[in-house]
Amino acid sequence: MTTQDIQLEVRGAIAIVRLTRPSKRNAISDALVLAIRDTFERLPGSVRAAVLDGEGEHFCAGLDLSELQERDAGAGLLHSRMWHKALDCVQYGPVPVIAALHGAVVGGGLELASACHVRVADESTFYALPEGSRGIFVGGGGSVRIPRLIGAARMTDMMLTGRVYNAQDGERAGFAQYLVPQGTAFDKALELAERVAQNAPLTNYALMHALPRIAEQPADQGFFTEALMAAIAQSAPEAKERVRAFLEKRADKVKRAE
Ligand code: 1HE
Repeated sequence: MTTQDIQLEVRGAIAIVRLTRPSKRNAISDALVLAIRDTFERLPGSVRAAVLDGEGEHFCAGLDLSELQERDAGAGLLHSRMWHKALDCVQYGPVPVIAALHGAVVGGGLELASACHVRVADESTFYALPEGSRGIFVGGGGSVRIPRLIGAARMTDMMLTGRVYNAQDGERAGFAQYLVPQGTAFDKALELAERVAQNAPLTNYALMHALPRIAEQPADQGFFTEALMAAIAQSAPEAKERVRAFLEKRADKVKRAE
């Protein structure tokens, strides 16, 4: 399927969602943000995990700045809320999303990446929030999600000073969980998505929906929500079978990290 600068390919249990607007560095127009919303909202029921990447030399150059001038304050508010809805469809959609990052991951592109559940970056990746120098502010949920990855102090520095993080520093700061050689982010993301797709769906659901909410709750409520989620997950027949498989030596042990 191809809709408005985005492509969806389903390979078995994996959905591959690709921004396909390389001539504009995958800048996100209104049409594209709506297409992102629709794509994640309507993933086929057979899909268990998704990979999100961008065609061309850059993952995403952020907001399509050519559309900015047409908006007054009221339209700007609605525009930002449209982004929130679309990126919520990524974060709280049906399946975990692994972002495959390369080149520019800037502005709204970083906001989009931060709505994904795992980020894999190759060595060409760089991260920036040029909103600070363009006289604007983040509007795609970045002020909520990005500090949770790297802390408010780093985000403040990026927006005040225009600091750009390269791939290595970005991984250390917490933007990405994996740093891989140039040109291999997609392959690594696909490998991870295939692994994620094998988890019990309820475990993936708990990680996507319970964990971020628990992080918002006071400790006492967080512990209670955790107990509820744990009880629900454990009661699923699939969980019981997986535990039985381990006890009967049919399942893999945890291996030492290399
Ligand atoms: C764009 C955009 C865009 C490229 N909106 N058209 N984001 C930014 O401030 C980042 C702006 N972009 C850049 O800094 C650079 O384009 C890149 C570092 C991403 C890539 O550089 P490069 O040399 O590979 O490409 P280029 O020659 O700069 O751009 C190629 C074309 O894409 C060119 O158009 P052309 O018609 O002259 O060929 C660019 O104008 C166009 N292009 N980026 C529109 N962003 C929810 S609120 C979020 C707020 C934000 O995201 S603000 C940050 C916006």
